[in-house]
Amino acid sequence: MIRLHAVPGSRSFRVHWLLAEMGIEPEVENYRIADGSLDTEGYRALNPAGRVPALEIDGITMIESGAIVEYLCETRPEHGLGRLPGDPERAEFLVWLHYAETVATAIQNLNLQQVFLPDPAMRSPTVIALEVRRLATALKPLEKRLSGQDYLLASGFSAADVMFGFGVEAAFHYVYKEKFPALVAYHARLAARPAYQAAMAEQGPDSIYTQDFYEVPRG
Ligand SMILES: N[C@@H](CCC(=O)N[C@@H](CS)C(=O)NCC(=O)O)C(=O)O
Repeated sequence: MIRLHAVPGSRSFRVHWLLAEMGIEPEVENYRIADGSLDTEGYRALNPAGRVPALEIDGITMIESGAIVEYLCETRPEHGLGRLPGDPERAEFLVWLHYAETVATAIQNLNLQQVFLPDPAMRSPTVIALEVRRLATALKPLEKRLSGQDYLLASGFSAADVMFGFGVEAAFHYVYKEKFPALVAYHARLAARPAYQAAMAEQGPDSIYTQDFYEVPRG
């Protein structure tokens, strides 16, 4: 049994999508960030930080999407989605796989300000403007890299694309996509993958965003 604890539209999609790329369909337990369902003693026994994803697999429970993605690549190498020790692209693979969290952290900070604060008066236009700038800065090297090749690694699609790719759509809630044409094309390439579409359909509708785009509020 493989069970994924997830919030539709969150980092748990990385794990769901990677499993789909491997032809594995997990049992899925869905939660919501705003309704307190992650903030229970039962869930904290799985993930002490009360966050998703958590994955029950191979008789253990794993947290941290990056660790789970590496583990899946290493324990299921037949799918060729990792670049394991000895591979000439190993270092690049690790860099871009973990760089995805640099991007995701900026998005998360913006989600907190723009989506989850219960009262708009609690928002800080200064922090939001700063985070949008930090997000755009973090995306720029990816825009450059993906202008010259289809995927993060020259050899082709890998789990690094799964780690980063899910966040591209989320980033476009905060930065103007017109400024990132290579990322728009990259996201379309990823979203056309049958495994991406299968995982999307299984996870259900995004539960985080209620607007297509969030402008920086006037200070
Ligand atoms: N570094 C962790 C971050 C996990 C994380 O922050 N997940 C978010 C969803 S994308 C979450 O569960 N947030 C709930 C909360 O902050 O209360 C990972 O990659 O798994």
